[in-house]
Amino acid sequence: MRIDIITLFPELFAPFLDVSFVGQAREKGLVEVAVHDLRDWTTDRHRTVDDSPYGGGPGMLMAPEPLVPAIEEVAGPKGPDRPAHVVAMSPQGAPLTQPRLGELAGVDRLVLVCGRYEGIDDRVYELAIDEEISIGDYVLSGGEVPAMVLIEGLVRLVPGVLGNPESARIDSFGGGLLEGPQYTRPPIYRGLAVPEVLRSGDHAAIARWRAEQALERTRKRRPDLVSAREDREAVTDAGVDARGDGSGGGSGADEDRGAKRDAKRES
Ligand code: 4FV
Repeated sequence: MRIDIITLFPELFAPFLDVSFVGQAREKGLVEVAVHDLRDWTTDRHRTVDDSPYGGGPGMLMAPEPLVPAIEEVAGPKGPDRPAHVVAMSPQGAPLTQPRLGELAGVDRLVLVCGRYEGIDDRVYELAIDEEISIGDYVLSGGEVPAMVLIEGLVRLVPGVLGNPESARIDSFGGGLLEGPQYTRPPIYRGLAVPEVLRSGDHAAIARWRAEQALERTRKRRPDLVSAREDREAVTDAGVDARGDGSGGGSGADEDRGAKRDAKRES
């Protein structure tokens, strides 16, 4: 995977790109990252990239020039056979999620556009940007940190980056739920003991306990995730029923799936 970053602060990325998973992934040649200074595309001696907003209002906006020529030079012109997928980090974007990270991890070339000032002239989105992504409903002063968040979440999903790909599969949100409580040595710390089941060696019981804990914690802290997961299951169930999973007239599985769904509805 190759990631190009267009920013007014290239120096912000150096330490982040040289350490930990991202640094190792680059060393292993699994991920290539290039950071571009937008001012390199300016043509005036003040190296201007911004201007005041039409209609008045506080602050400045990033102007169409040099941003559009810069994006087009790095990613190619917008269109179906564009060699790269261009993402602008912005609060107006779709919320970044684990599933979206999974999809983006399969893209060959990604270009990340980091906004500054109050935002970017809207024609830049129309002319040169494929997707807007937000890391959360709050306003930062630049898109650089959001770009790092996306890169951090993405690179660990690139095959070969994580020592044990299993950890990417089972971690938080892997199954759409929060992670349950986790423990390591010592078995008792300041009087607090590690739950017995985790030291039992009974892997079935451990898996059951972890699933229960994950569901309970998610119900308490993020009920929205539980209902989203139930909706997803309902859709898959409906899909399965619709397909009737080839047992012509429905197999036992349908019945108990139906029963399970009804039980869930009652709960
Ligand atoms: C942001 C976010 C974000 C807005 C104005 C940069 C700033 C400035 N990006 N998720 N939240 N961006 O606050 O992605 O241009």
